[in-house]
Amino acid sequence: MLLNDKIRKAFDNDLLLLVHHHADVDSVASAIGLNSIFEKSTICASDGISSHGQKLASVMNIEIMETPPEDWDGTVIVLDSPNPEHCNPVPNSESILVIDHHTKIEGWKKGTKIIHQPHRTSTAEIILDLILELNLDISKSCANALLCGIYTDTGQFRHANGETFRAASELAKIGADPQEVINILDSERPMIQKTTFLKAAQKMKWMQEGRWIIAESRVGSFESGSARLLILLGADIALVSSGNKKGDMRISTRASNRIVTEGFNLATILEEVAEINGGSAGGHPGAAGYNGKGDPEAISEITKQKCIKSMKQLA
Ligand SMILES: [Mn+2]
Repeated sequence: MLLNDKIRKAFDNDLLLLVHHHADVDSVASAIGLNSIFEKSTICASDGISSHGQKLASVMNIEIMETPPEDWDGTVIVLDSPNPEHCNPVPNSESILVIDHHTKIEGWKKGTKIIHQPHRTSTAEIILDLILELNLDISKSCANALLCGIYTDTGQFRHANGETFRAASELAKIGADPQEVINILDSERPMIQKTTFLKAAQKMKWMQEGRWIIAESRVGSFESGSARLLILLGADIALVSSGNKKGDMRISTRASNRIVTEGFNLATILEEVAEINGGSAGGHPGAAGYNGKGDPEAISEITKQKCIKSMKQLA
């Protein structure tokens, strides 16, 4: 059971469906899922949408508001964002509901309603359960969108668990088409993304530590995609950072399934970095991110040292 009376009531209001910064497919899909059910709802992004997120929105013919209003007279539903930093500015509202599946959820003001299911592999799965629990009908296009969220957040089912397949099968029964999902998401990458990935590979440095390989690189954008590709090249840990002139920096990290299975956890490591350097961290054992201030090179080095220490502790 996900719903109590308070949460059920929250859905009676006008809904603002807020996705996180540089919204990924899971976040956008979750918003599309709720938007297709609730007529009085608006999808809103506070700081851009990822290229695949945009692709999904355009295929589904969905409009997304680009600047959050200061106040919202209804319920703000925050999707796939474990803390306010990942989606600020959050509009002022008497009713805020956070729906998320990241390991650690924190920083929400008192009175915020929270549906937190860290064992789920995507927020889209939680949205599916919620819609089923409300006894509402899901359209075929909504089912497709939710399956897109599951497909990407599980790395094309590589990080799936039993529940993931139950949700995917449920969606297929409703009419989601796995081939359509693949067609939407495996389209050709934009040129800027391709050149960024190639530069990430070109600037990459790697080292071997016992049985493990750790790789590090720096880019101007597309950190998480770059990190994912370094894992495909053979790294067990990939750290890709970026920074801007204002002093904001970001690290996106990925780990191979093999090292995660042995107990390695990137989310814990980035939380330690946030304790040292401020800022905010969030994610999962195999994929986590950090946002903060400072020199990306220095903070990436600190992260790398922590990773090496943790790798040495694996049996
Ligand atoms: Mn997610």
